[in-house]
Amino acid sequence: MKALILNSGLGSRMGALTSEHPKCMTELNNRETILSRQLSLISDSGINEVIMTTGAFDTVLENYCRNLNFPLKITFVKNELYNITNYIYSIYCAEKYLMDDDIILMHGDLVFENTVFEELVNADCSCMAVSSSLDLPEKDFKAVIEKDKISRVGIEFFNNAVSAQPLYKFLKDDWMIWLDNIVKYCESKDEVKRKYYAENALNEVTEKITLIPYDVGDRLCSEIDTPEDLAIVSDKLKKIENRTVYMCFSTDVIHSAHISIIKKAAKLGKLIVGVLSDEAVVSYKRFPLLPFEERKVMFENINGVYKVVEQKELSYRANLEKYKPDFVVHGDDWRDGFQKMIRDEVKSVLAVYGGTLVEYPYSNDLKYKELENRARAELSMPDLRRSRLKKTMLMKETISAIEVHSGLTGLIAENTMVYQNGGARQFDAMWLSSLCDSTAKGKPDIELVDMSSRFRTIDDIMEVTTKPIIFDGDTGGLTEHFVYTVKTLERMGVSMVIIEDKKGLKKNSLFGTEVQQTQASVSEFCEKIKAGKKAQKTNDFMICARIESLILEKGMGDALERAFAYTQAGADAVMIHSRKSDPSEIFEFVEKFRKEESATPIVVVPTSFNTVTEEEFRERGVNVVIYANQLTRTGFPAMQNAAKMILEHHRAKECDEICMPFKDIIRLIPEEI
Ligand code: SPV
Ligand code: MG
Repeated sequence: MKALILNSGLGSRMGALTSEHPKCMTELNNRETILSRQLSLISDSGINEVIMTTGAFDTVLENYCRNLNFPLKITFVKNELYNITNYIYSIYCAEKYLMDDDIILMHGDLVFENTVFEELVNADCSCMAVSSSLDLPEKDFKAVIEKDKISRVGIEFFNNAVSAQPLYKFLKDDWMIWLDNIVKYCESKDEVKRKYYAENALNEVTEKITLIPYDVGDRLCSEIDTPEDLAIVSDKLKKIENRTVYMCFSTDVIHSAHISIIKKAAKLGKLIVGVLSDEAVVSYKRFPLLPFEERKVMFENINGVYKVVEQKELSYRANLEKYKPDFVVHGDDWRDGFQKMIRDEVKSVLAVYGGTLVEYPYSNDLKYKELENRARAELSMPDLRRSRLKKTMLMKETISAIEVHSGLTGLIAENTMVYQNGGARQFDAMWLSSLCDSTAKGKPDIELVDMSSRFRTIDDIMEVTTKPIIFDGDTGGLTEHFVYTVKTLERMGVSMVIIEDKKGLKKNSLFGTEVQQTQASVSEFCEKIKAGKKAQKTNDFMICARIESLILEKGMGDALERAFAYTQAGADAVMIHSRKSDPSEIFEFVEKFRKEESATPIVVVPTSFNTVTEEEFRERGVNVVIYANQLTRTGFPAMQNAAKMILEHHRAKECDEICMPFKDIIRLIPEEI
């Protein structure tokens, strides 16, 4: 594709402004002239050849262009008869350079926005810039539109016409038809025809050409004929340059599709990038491989990015209200799915102050999916997975974990997500419950399922998930055994083991004092903690001491005394348990512990005191909330019910309505994590 710029005219209506150079060299601001702006956009668009017709001041113009140093091959063609002919004759003079390619044709006094030019260049048909939002000009060009095609261009048409600007894209074949007729006009014996508009020659051949009106709307695309025009256009350009564009990114891997959309967005104005906070990324996606600060620096160093700010939530509202960008740019992938509500909110906020949403086609290229898969695979590796619980606890005041006891429940913990109030929620971690692991094997929760079997369950879960694991270590067994358990768990990539301060035959805490259970002495349990901490190899692994004093009705004093002693012994966290539905004793413990100890995380398992929300726990200073058995307790009755229905009806048909469709169960298992 070549650009043809017509610069042979005298520009006499500009007065003193064109007394020493052609009109195209008129300054628009202190950085650019009409011509330097055109050449810069031409070069940005990927065109590298320009044919420029000249007339008066041709040497001044040629020298000027050379000094601009654009990576463009510019061929200058002087119309020696510039003062007695029109640009039809200039095109004729340049004919031999215009034979073999698509052509972008523009008058040398035309100023347009970059998006106007880029869209025109990328059009797949011959077209002319028109504006349906401008009034019909008295003296300037208008295009007559018939059956969605331009049939006439000239200053004299008013019916079925729209305002038109001398900016065209012509496909080669269409261009040759017009060019042939231009040649005929200029070689005609009737020399007056050299003074006509080139469009007179066009109007005779529009039947043979499909020339589409390309509507630029109210975007800038104007000729400068007078100093007044110059003032108006310069003013518009100033406003255009001050436009801002907003995009939000959660990614920690920049690939070519990101660069491409950033480039497009930057053409609309100063690009402000909102980098999603770690907490917001974790809420709806996976754990970021790079923390917020790193991602921020990464975007700050990308060409075209004007400024980087934090976007704290998935919702754009706060940042849009703060920065009031003229445009928000996004891929068109958010028109459905959970992002639709975020998009709807963006549109409504933009509508309040008149901003525009610009959407570009989303790239579904498999290579980008592959990158995401690699990031996920990395997160499932032991070192990265183990360290992630601590990192998440630093990032969020309170995290949540759900019970898992198999690969399938692991998948539920990994993938279940809800969208609420413009945000998303998912579990931060998995709790490998001894109760549920035993129950799944049809065994009582009395440390009967041995460690090898429990490790096997961990392995099943780890194979299909990436989230961190909190392991229910029961009593930890003999100290001599516990140190080995710690090493194995740590090596596997488990993040935390919780051991309870009981000894002898352990029974489930929810039995309370209904069964015989013995609490370990403070010193005995402290020794176990110390030995475990000594055995671990990394700083990431955590040992949490679980206090059974309230379960065994030993009183608040005992619970607190133990909590402080265990912390002193090196426990990374304490878990306080209760089987009362009234949360008062839990709250009292948390309050009293927090008065003395602000740093050590507190873990709770609200199976009985289940009315308390995570928000309330957070306010009181609880750091980890574990939903310890709900998947087992819901799955078991559903399975029992199905079995009964089949027995009752002597067939499976009736039970179908409580079953997940067969197709869905097949899809439940992803090919890759
Ligand atoms: C478990 O889930 O196995 C627990 C929590 O240890 S509880 O059942 O409440 O004791
Ligand atoms: Mg347990």
